[in-house]
Amino acid sequence: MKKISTIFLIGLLVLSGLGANAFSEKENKINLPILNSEEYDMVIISPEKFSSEIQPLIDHKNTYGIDTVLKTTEEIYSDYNGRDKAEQIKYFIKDAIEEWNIKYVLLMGGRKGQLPSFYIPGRYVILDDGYTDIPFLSDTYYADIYKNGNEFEDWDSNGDDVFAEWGNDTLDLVPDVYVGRLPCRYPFEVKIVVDKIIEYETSSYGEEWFNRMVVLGGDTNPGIGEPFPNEGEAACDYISNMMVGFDITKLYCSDGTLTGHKELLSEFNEGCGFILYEGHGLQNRIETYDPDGEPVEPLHNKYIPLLKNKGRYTISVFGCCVTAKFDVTVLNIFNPNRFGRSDCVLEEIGWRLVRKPNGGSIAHIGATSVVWGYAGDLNHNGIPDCVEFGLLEWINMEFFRLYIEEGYEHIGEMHWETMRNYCDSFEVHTNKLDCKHVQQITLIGDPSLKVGGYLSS
Ligand SMILES: [Ca+2]
Ligand SMILES: [Ca+2]
Ligand SMILES: [Ca+2]
Ligand SMILES: [Ca+2]
Repeated sequence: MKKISTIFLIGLLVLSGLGANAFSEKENKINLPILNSEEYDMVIISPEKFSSEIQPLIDHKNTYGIDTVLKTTEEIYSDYNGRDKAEQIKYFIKDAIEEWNIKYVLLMGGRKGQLPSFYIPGRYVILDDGYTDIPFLSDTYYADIYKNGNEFEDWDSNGDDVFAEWGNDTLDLVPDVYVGRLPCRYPFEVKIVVDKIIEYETSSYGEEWFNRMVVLGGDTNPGIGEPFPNEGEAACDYISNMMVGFDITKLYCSDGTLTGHKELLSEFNEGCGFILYEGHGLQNRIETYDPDGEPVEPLHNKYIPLLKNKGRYTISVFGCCVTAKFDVTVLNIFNPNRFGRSDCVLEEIGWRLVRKPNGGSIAHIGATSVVWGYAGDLNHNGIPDCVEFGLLEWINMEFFRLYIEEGYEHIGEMHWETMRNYCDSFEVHTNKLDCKHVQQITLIGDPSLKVGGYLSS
């Protein structure tokens, strides 16, 4: 077993109760093959009611060489078998890979407004990480289509109709297709994100603002972490050192360049290709600590309307808990299994940034549950263990490394090749925390997004 330094919980949540989640909508349909031998690069899955807002995105993608097709959930539910809607969608994705040779799957839909139901359901994982046993969403379910070669991976290896249950189900986890989700709750949000993607991909290339990167953090866990007492800053230092060619701006609590929300809003408005944050997160805000142990809140949903970075949309990577928890709703006030009081909000901050009109993010990497990381430098090599030994910060590091060192240009490839490498490097089948991180780190965005935009013809 590898030597492990202190593992710390990067949580900041008051939790209560426990949840369970199992589906058993038995259906009696036969999975029909797609009767069309054309090839596509991307399929967008959405409810019929979003289709007219999606059409401009399909036209745009086709213009730029990403051959794209729409499949509605209504069509999938009528054509495909499955024990529940998520499984029906997954069988369709398998078919789309085999018949159309697709690379990218864009799930266009989240909750229906504030209602408990979903336009595109999530798969809930049952895994008690020692801190919380509340089931969490995993879009990795839709990326991990195969096990043992070409066998369908249903995430229910013991066949008891309870999906993704740690200890009872063994999951392949290795992704087979690049998935992203834009958890739109209303048609107007579809129009906003479609307009932003088209604007980003057609206007960002070669712009000076894109070559700026903002990193921010503080003392994530006061009292531990030596020789890197400010863990968030240490992870940001390490990752930003890799970003050759980028102009790095550091907002750190330790030197007073990060004291609240004003600094990040200002950097956001100037425009930057990437924002990397390492610290604590709640559903609607992020928070870390200064050297005196006082909390610092770099961003909250309530400040997002102040963002004015139109045309200079960032990719926000938040190394913290629950900023991509796309099942929040004010109605969670009535849910005894809610994930702390911050589960009762209109929307999660990752999505709030992406759906912000005329500003905010173009894509977001965040978590759907609590995250964990390593602290300190047990092997005394001067490299923070958090970017060496796995869990949260390793995933954040690898995402950027693949862009800078391996030349991946589409965000879905950066995200899912990170997950593939994680599965190759760590104990995802025997260590529940390794498994949980592959399941919960989520891409809120178009997986075919061309990072930095297309060179215009
Ligand atoms: Ca099972
Ligand atoms: Ca797989
Ligand atoms: Ca610390
Ligand atoms: Ca080390």
